Amino acid sequence: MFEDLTARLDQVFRNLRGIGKLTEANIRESLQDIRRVLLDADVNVQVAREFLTRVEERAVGQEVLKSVLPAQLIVKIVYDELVHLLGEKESRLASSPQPPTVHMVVGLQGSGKTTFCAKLARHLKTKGKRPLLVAADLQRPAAQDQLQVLGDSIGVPVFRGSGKDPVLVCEDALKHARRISLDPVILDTSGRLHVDDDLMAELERIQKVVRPAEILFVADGMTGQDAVNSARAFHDRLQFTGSVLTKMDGDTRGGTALSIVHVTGKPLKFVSVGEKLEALEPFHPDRMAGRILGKGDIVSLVEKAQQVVGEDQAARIEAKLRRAEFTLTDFLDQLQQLKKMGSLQSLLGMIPGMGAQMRDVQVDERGLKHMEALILSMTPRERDHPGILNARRRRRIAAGAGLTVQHVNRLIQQYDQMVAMMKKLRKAGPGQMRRVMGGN
Ligand SMILES: Nc1nc2c(ncn2[C@@H]2O[C@H](COP(=O)(O)OP(=O)(O)OP(=O)(O)O)[C@@H](O)[C@H]2O)c(=O)[nH]1
Ligand SMILES: [Mg+2]
Repeated sequence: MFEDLTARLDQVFRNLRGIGKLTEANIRESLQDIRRVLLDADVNVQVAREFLTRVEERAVGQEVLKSVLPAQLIVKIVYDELVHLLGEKESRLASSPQPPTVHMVVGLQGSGKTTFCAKLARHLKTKGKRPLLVAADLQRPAAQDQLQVLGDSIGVPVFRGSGKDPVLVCEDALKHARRISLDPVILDTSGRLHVDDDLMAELERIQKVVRPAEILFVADGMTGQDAVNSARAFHDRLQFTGSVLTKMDGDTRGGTALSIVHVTGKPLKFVSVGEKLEALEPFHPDRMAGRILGKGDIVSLVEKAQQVVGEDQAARIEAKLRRAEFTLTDFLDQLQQLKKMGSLQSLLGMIPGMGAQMRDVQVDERGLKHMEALILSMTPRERDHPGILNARRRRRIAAGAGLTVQHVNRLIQQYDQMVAMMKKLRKAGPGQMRRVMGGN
C-alpha cells in the first residue's frame, strides 16, 4: 500500500535530516517537496493545500527551530496532521436502538460493494452477531447469486425476496430479520457506471423505508480522485455516514484515502485489502498515517495475527518483535501463519521498516515455500542460533530441502535484515516506538 508515496516522503525527510542547520527557508522548501509528492499521489488539490498550511504553521514556528531534533519534529508534525486528515480517531459502526440495525452499502458499479457486504457480515459474525445479507441489487441478473455464493461460504443467510422492486425486497428482508432475530441487516444495493438520477432515487427510497443506522459508501481505492468526486456526489444526495475503501492491496497511490474524509466530512470506517473475505480491516487513522510514513504498524499486524493464531501466541510474537529475539523458529512460525492470512506483501508492509526493504526483495509465494523447506531442514539448534550456520551446514540444509546454497544464503540475508531492523527499533526505545505507532 502506498509504497511510492512512502518512499518519496522518506526521501524528503532524509534530505531534511541531512541539512546541518534548519532554517525557515529550507523547511519551506521541504514543504514544497511534500506538496509535489501529495499531488503525484493524486491527493485532492484543495486537501493538499490545507494540509500543508497546517503543517507549515507548526513547522515554521520557533518550536521546531529551537528543538534538539528539528527534522524529526517535522516528521512528527506531518504525522499528526496526517492523522488529522484521515479522521483522527477510529470510527465504529453505529447501531439502532431498536434491532435490527441496518447497514446500507452503496457505491458505483464494480467498486466492491457485494464483496464488502460479505466481508462485513463475516467480520460481524466473528464478533458474535447474527447478520442477514440482503440481495437488493436487482439490476444485474447474476448479482443475487453472487451474494448467495459469498453468504454460503461464510455461513451467513442471504435474503433474496421476490419481485422487481428493491425497496420491497428490503422491506421484506427487515420483516424476515425481525421474525427470526437476525441482526444486523446488510443491504447490498445495485451500482451504476456513473452517478445517475435513477440510482440515486432508488437509493433514497430504500433509505426512507429502512432507516439505516449506517449508509456506507464503497470507493475503489485505485481510482484516485474519480472515487473522491463520486463520493461527493453520493454524499450530496444521500448524506452517507461513512466510507469504505476497497482494493487497497492493488496499485493505489494513496490519493483516495488521503482526500475522502476531508472532502466528504464523513469517517472512513473500513479498508479492504484483497479478494479473500478475511481481507478487511477497521480503519485506524493513526495506524494508516504510520504506514504512510513507513513507520510500520505492529498493532495491525498483531491484531491480524490474533485472528489466526490466538491471543497468546500473538502476544508472544509481539514481545519477541519488541525485544528483537526473533529466531528462525519464529520466522518459520510466521511463514506458516502468514499463509493463512492472505497477501504476504500487505502483511510485510505492516512490519516497521519492512515496507521500504521489501520493495526490492520481492516476496513471491514460491519463495515462501522455499524458505519454509529450508528452515524445516535445519536442526532446532540451528533455527534458534542461526549464527552457527557455516558453509558445511548450509550445504547440508540446502541438500535436505532440495535447493541450493544460494537459497540458504538468501534466507539468512532476509532474516538478518529483519533482525537488524528490529534492533534499530529497539534502540529507539519504547517511548519513541509508541510515539511512532501513534500512541502516547
Ligand atoms: N484485489 C481486490 N479486489 C477486490 C476487492 N474488493 C473487491 N474486489 C474485486 O472487485 C470486483 C468487483 O467487486 P464486487 O463486490 O462485485 O463489486 P460491486 O460493487 O458489487 O459491483 P456491481 O454489483 O457490479 O456494482 C470483484 O472481482 C472483486 O473480487 C479488494 O479489496 N481487493
Ligand atoms: Mg454487486
